[in-house]
Amino acid sequence: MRLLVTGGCGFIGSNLLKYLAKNRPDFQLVTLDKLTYAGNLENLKDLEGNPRHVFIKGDIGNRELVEHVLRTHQIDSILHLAAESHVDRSILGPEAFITTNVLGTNVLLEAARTVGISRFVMVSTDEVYGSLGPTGFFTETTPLAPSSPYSASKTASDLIALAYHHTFKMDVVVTRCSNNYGPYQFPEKLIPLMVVNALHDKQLPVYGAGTNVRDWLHVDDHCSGILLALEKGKQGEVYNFGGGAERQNIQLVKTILSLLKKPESLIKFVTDRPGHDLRYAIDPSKAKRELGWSPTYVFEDALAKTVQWYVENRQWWERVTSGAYRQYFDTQYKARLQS
Ligand code: NAD
Ligand code: TDX
Repeated sequence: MRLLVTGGCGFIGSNLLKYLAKNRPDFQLVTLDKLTYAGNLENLKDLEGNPRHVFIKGDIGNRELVEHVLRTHQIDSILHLAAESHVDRSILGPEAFITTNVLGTNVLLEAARTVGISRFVMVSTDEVYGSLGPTGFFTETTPLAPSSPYSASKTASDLIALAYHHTFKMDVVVTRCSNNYGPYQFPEKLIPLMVVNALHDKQLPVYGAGTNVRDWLHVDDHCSGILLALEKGKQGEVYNFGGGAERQNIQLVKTILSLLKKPESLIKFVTDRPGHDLRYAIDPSKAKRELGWSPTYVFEDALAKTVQWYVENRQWWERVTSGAYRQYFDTQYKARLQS
């Protein structure tokens, strides 16, 4: 199998490449990544010198480049993860989200159709379903109702991918996953941001009352789901993956502080995220039934290990948060704490 992984230098992509190298040593892996602020080659240092992996720096929106990569590497299938992925950034400026997530995905699909590939796995998100109230779960037939520019752009790309199946008979499988956690997550998302701030004894900005709920899934459990979708998924189908680990944000932040032996007085409740989705919770029974997938990590244990990873890999997060990112972060962080 000759596989193209887009966004392979990001959080999930880099964990996925390592997961594939370990579990499918016969695969030839090609990474295409633009190396935005969220993509770091350092995330793939474990694959350095691996003859079965090639890295190509480039934009999924560059049609000529994408076709060239598909042809020269004789790609069989694509795992499409490249995206702008942070909801708060999409509220500050939606344009990059439309450019990469919507237009970029369409360029990739069009190139794949022209060249001809076996399967296109579109890595989408549970955010396409919008927000739940205090009860119920998202299933694959829950109506799509995205709230933020990020989730609207992911919904568009998810539906365009499915349209390529319905219209052009392209072999497309869509996965929709809940919030991931694990090593190498950029410290702008909730868990790594809170760990990094606590380690600096800086305040932890919790939006609103902190009562919003997310369903946490370890990144390796997401990776096993993506691989099963590639190998066993039915074309034109959607599969939901969720960790069955619903936590209120405030509960999670307090657990992180207790793991780090830091005081709860570091918590600062700040103005809520505009349009903040209240609750996500996934019903993964279709993936369990049809793919034989189930999450294997126990949340409290895996969270403790994840927090420990950030404690031990300070150099990594200090490096990735330096430079241009630092400026964005400092401005946003200060504004948030003043709100
Ligand atoms: P990330 O932001 O950590 O990584 C995104 C990667 O895509 C980066 O390496 C970046 O350089 C690359 N990229 C961005 N624009 C590009 C472009 N135009 N061309 C090529 N590469 C580009 O994101 P992540 O958290 O690893 O998420 C990966 C995918 O999984 C995304 O599609 C996201 O929507 C989806 N997803 C994420 C989660 C989560 O909890 N993190 C949950 C469900 C779904
Ligand atoms: O500083 C913060 N304070 C806070 O209270 C941040 C960054 C977040 N939050 C809250 C907002 C959410 O309720 O924590 C929750 C999680 O926030 P994020 O880590 O930004 O994730 P979320 O908005 O839920 O989106 C994530 O899950 C779905 C990923 O970023 C998406 O890429 C994925 O599709």
